[in-house]
Parts: sequence; C-alpha cells; structure tokens
Amino acid sequence: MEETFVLIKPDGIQRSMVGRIIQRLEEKGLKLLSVKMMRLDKKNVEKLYPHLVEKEFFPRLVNFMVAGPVLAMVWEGEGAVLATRKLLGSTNPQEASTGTIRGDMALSVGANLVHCSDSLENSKKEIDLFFSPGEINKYEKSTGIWLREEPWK
Ligand code: DAT
Ligand code: MG
Repeated sequence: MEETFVLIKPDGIQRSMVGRIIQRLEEKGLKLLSVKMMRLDKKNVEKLYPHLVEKEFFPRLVNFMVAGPVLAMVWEGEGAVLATRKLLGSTNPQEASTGTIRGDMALSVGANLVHCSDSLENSKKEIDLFFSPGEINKYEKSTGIWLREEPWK
C-alpha cells in the first residue's frame, strides 16, 4: 500500500476548492490518513521544490506558496502516487486533460491549485517534511475491501 503527499495550495483555499479536491481523491478510493492546515515559509517551499530553486520563476513560486494558508495531507491506496498524479493532471492547467482537477478547475501554471508527490521516494521525503510518524492515522475502512479484485482475501 502506498502513501502520497498532497497539498492544496493557497489558491485552492481562497477559491473554496478544498471540499471538491478532497472529494475527487475520496471518490477514487484513496484513504485520508492525515490533514494539517499551515502557512508555508520560504524554507518549506525550497524543501518541497528542490528541483526548481534555480529556475527564473522560483521567486514567484515562493511568493505564491506563502501567500496564504495551505492544506497538507497524506493519502493512502494501491498505487496511490501515480493515481494521484493522474487525478491532478499535467502541471500546466492549459495542457491538463478535462476530467483532471487542474484541467477542470484551473487556468494558470502558477496557480494550479494542488501539489502531489511525483514518485514513491519523494512521497516519503515530503510526508517527512510536514508530518511526524505519530500524526499518520493508519486505520481500516469497512468499504476498503471493495476496492480490491478479491475482497474476500
Ligand atoms: P508538478 O506540480 O506537476 O509536480 P513541478 O514539480 O515541475 O510540477 O513544478 C512545481 C510547481 O512549480 C508547479 O506546480 C507550478 C510551478 N511551476 C512549474 N513550472 C512552472 C513555470 N514554467 N512557470 C511558473 N510556475 C511553474
Ligand atoms: Mg512536482
């Protein structure tokens, strides 16, 4: 079972998209293990996006990410990392397919509503950045077995 890190960005909070974004992840069958509202600082953004710190747009990205509170979350499921990437859609909402969160709800690459981990390795790093092990709620859901091909096993 994989865990992935998802963060609703300041535009998602301000545009009242929290419920809709969480609903998409729940509908897919992913299970919410933890949630935390917080205000990021520049250091948080540098740690979340180490591959982007040298980009010309990075100062704008920092300004955007610290502009308001965000909602950090941990989600669990079979193949959760890739499944969540696909639910979000391409980085640039102009290119994201209709039916994806970014494709349906956003217009600008600099305001694309939500972040999620791009690999299992990065998901572990990103979860560690924002959550302590004691904050991750492992639990069974009675409906969870019906996400499997052989629920009785
Ligand atoms: P993703 O968020 O799909 O994993 P990423 O890790 O390449 O994409 O980039 C992280 C964020 O940085 C992205 O969600 C929005 C911002 N960003 C990426 N490319 C950008 C660009 N060319 N101009 C402005 N912002 C950009
Ligand atoms: Mg990324």
